[in-house]
Amino acid sequence: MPDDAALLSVLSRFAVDFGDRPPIEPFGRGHINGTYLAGTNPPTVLQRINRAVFPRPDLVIENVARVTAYLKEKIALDGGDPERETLTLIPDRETGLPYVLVDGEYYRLTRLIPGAVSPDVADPGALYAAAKTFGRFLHRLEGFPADALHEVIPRFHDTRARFEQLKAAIASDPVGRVASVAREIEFALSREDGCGVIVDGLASGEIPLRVTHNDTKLNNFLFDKTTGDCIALIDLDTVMPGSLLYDYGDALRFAASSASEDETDLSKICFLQENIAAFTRGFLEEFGNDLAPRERELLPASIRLITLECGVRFLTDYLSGDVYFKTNRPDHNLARARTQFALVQDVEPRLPTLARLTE
Ligand code: ADP
Ligand code: GN1
Ligand code: MG
Repeated sequence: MPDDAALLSVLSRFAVDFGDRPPIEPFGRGHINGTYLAGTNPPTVLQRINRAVFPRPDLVIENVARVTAYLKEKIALDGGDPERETLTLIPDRETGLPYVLVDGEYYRLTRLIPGAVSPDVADPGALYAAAKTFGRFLHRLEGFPADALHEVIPRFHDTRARFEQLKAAIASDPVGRVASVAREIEFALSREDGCGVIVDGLASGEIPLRVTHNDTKLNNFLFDKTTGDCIALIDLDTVMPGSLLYDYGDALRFAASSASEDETDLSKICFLQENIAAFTRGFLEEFGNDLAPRERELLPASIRLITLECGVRFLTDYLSGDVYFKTNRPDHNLARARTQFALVQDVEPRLPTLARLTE
């Protein structure tokens, strides 16, 4: 982690004046980037893009710059506040580029959206509001030229490819962990059949290719601290063409779970029906008329599929020696894989009931 002096020097290269020695402190609970709260006047968020995850951070930030510029126009047309309802990037004062490059590391600076919180748990009311924000996000990007976006992580939500990565990690067993997780491996591999249902739908055209967010976990939604309104969907690093089904399912994977991704007592883990119902109601109110029949049909199954995919990714990272997600203990990724698999097990018998919410 760079020291304060190094971060201050990075900060000084952005086109903004903070006055003397702006305070800098770690911020947020994301699993990927290094995030800091920097300065008070104005308050900003400094992020070092994770190069192990994003081989071309410049292209990631270029995507974010294009998408936020487009969203700002749409938000203004809707009578919203373009500074509050999406991110605002501050450029490098010399190059004018939306990032600063120091010693091979890419940093970006956004204005802090003030008075906001990004929660890890929410009640049904908050989930209803988040679903509306998600639906609006999709609407606002409907006219965005998808081919103007770089595919920053190829096949990011391609569940079949995620299973291939798991099988490669099992075969190479680089840190000798395979033997100790036979049960988890068996759980995952016994569910590989049918895991291509969304990518196959995209390929056949039955599922429309849309500009999607691809990381809709609840702490990527900002809520107004005072009113509780949902303000924005942030963390736009993975905005790419894809299926909205992964976004819908991913939001519920995280926000409709009764316990956190890190919970070690698996008996505490299940999907909360009222959270699923509230999010689904908000989403259908906002976007229901635009759904293709196959999208509507697969909404419940997408909750199971993205949760399985996420568990497979955590398990793969565990077997690979924890090289992708930030971890703070040796079995952290394994614990996360287990919570995801517990959720999969919980939701499987409930799919027919969930289907009634989306008919
Ligand atoms: P990661 O990819 O590591 O998840 P995020 O972009 O989601 O990084 O940022 C981590 C956290 O920092 C977010 O969950 C949110 O709490 C906070 N955050 C990031 N940018 C802003 C911003 N512009 N305004 C307010 N909070 C922000
Ligand atoms: C990562 O960056 P963050 O913490 O919002 C990951 C998501 C996973 C999530 C699991 C770029 O999201 O895909 O679903 O962790 N982001 C990336 O918590 O891989
Ligand atoms: Mg995040």
